[in-house]
Amino acid sequence: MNIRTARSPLARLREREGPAAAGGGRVRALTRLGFDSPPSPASGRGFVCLVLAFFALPVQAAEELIPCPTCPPMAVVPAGRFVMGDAKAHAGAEKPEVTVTIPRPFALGRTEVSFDQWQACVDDGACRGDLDDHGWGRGSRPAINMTWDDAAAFTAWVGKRSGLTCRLPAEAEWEYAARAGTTTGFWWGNAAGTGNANCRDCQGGTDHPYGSRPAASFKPNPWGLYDMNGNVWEWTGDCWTPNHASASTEDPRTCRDRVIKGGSWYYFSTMSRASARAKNDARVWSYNIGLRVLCELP
Ligand SMILES: [Ca+2]
Repeated sequence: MNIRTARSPLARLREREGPAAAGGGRVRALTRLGFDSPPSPASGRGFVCLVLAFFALPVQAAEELIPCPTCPPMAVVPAGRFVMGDAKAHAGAEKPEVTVTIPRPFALGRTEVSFDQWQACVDDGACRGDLDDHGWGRGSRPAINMTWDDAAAFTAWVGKRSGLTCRLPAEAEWEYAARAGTTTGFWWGNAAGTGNANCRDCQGGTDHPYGSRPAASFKPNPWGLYDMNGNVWEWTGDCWTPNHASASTEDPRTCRDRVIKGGSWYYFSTMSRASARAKNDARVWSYNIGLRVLCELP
């Protein structure tokens, strides 16, 4: 799907929000996210910024949505179909392969939620202000050490600020976005290589850097998403199941064990593959786990 030529979900959003939102948008070309610049000043609920983002590898344009002036920049993920899981995986939890249809485009945070982005929610009184950064610093590093409920509160705040329905991504939505149209273990191939991500064996040599890296330290995937592989695990909205082919029968509002995706700086690259999955008690925070926000598009 070429989202440059299709009638985009952002066009529908602007129609819904009216002329004020349409007038508040802007178009610019960029090659990477810049975290040194403060958010552009703007006012009003429903602020929408439309950006045509051009990426060098591969050549492709994607739409970017900034749902509110202090909300995380998001990429528009197109509707489509993909094969979830890996029949050749060592871990049984990644089997079997199943074909999943994503019926509608959605917006997904271009990065893991950073401490700076989290702070905006704290300043609005909607998020915990005492997340431990483990001594690594805050700023553009991914926010860590939050429970699943804390993570869900951040997504609800983005929803309140933007007027959209925002939440944690479902496991299938997360894997679809991480694959970005590719079928290999990582979007760049089946080998982790070096310099592509932050994980235990992704850096080359024996001096593995301890801890997280600032968001967007590595190349984005073809859909403009950074650090889907590695850096910190990301909470999903799904309850844990032994494999992804069977839906959980637990209450999705209260289940204890949640699926986390993407691996982290601490784990070997096999856990950073798109199909890899693990569980974490929703009440337990970790310096290995952060989040990424999804917003549904009208
Ligand atoms: Ca990650």
